[in-house]
Amino acid sequence: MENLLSILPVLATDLSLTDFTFWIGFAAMFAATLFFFNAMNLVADKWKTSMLVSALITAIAALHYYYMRNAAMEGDITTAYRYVDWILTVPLMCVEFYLILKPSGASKSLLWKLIALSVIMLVTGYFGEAGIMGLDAQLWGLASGIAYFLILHEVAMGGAAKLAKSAGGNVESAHKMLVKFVFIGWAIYPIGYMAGTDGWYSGLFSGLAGQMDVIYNIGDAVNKIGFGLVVYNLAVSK
Ligand SMILES: *C/C=C(C)/C=C/C=C(C)/C=C/C1=C(C)CCCC1(C)C
Repeated sequence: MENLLSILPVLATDLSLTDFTFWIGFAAMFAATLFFFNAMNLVADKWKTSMLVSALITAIAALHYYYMRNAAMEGDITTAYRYVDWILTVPLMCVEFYLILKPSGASKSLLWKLIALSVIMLVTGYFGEAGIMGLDAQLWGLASGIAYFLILHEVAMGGAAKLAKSAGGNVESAHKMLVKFVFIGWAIYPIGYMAGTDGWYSGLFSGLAGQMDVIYNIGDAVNKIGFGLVVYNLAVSK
């Protein structure tokens, strides 16, 4: 059995859980990109842009996972790559909301509101992780959390929710599904943050100490691929 296992390079080397999830994350993002890109040929014209955006989200992530995995294996920190990835991909996820609601009248200002809130959420989160301006990670985290809450409020109860309701049918159910990802899937990230930074919550998450990257990697796989699949499902539905 041991000999059998040792032919698997992953098990033969002392690859850590963190490195392993970076490697799997890269493979998953890469495969999802091919899938979404190919799906562009299978869906009606009005959904092609949405499928392209899904493919771009996972493609940008695959690229950053490639670099993050190398950095992690050399013992370097991945924070900068991580946030560059997010600052590109999270606004694209806002574009997904906008694109499916556009036929029912979504305005550019809705899109810009969501993008502005995500940039605030991510820049404050980055400041907290990088320890910028001497403010506590918990204060930056709080600011980031407020922006997250406002995004959730907008898509679940604000203008976006009203448009989805008026659209009805498959668009409304796809929108509801995306909202669930923002509510549950995106909530994985603050857990990673609290596991990796110091604050009032440190005792609470001590069991997860050192697992920040693993938690973020799980969050990315769930959300980036999940968002794309929701859109795909909508695009192929009748
Ligand atoms: C593909 C990447 C995605 C969907 C990333 C989402 C990231 C977040 C929702 C991050 C949120 C954070 C908080 C709400 C508070 C602590 C700091 C952050 C940035 C981890």
